[in-house]
Amino acid sequence: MYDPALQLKRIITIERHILEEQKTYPEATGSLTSLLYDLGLAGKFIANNAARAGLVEILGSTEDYNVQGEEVMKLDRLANETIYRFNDHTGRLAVMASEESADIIPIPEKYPTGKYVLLFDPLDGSSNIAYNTPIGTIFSIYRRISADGPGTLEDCLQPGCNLVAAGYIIYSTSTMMVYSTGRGVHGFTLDPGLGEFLLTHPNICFPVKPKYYSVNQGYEKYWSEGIKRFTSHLQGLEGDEKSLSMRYVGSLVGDFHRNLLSGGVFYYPADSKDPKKPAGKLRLTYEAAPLAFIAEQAGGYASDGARNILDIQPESLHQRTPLFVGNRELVEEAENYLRQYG
Ligand code: FDP
Repeated sequence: MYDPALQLKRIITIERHILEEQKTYPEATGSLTSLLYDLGLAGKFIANNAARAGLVEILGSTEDYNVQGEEVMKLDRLANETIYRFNDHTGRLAVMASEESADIIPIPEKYPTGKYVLLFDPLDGSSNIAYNTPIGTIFSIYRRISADGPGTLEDCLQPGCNLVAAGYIIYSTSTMMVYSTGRGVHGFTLDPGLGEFLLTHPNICFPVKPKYYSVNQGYEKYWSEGIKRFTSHLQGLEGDEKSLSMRYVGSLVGDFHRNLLSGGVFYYPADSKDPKKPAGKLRLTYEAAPLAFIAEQAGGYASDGARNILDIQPESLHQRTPLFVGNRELVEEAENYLRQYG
């Protein structure tokens, strides 16, 4: 029988969840809690605009190019601006860095600085915007290293193992925010009627039996022997193993999220396609490290093919890295193939 009281008891908003997590840290000031909440708010704002992109004609190119030389879509710019504006004045951050900006983003002098550092990829998978396929925002939160005053480049160039929290917001059939503060991975789905993120996926873990492998197989001719053999292995072509199914959206957040829920491995390896990008396409600080943190918290693992992504000390803000992420045993198999065949 429908029991409204029981139904309401089951509803956990993201605010309540973050606050309850905060209670487990007696020394917490509430700053991280508010920062996560603000990121959720920015996510709602971006989701709202993404859903109306076609209608309000904000979809399309700004005919501008970002620091990666990629075309900047209008929605990218809006997402970038949204996250910046929601966080520049709160006194929680020392500095920010965005995939869309060449340099670190200082907190305006008129506002106080705080103890955290925010790195973000405002709209990952943006080549998918025009096709109604999933896109996402990825964020990373570190504690500042510098003592006080304006944050520095060094604050932003920390290895993933220093992450305090990381997460993503995926804009798709529904909008979801998935985050971890180092105590498991939790997923919240936006109820469009309420305008609230509600806990729908507590304690997410990679399923033991993986289902999918995800890679842009169109680039196979640019791969090393190790990557080719690893892929054949996943296809069940080496020996009499069972094959995994292949799924590749070409939107990292979308591919990662699916594999997190279904089990599997995503990889964007180093290839010989573009001599200017020998380490592949993905960015260590904005994409690989936060997803590696989530993966580890969900029982998985992320590697650049030879070492744990979380151990890599970034040397520059927009550094690229090969990325293998998903079920631990699959990522370790990739490392083995690369070790053996290069
Ligand atoms: P996009 O260029 O659309 O922003 O790093 C960006 C990214 O998408 C990832 O989200 C995605 O996994 C990858 O690039 C797709 O690259 P390919 O088109 O080379 O497969």
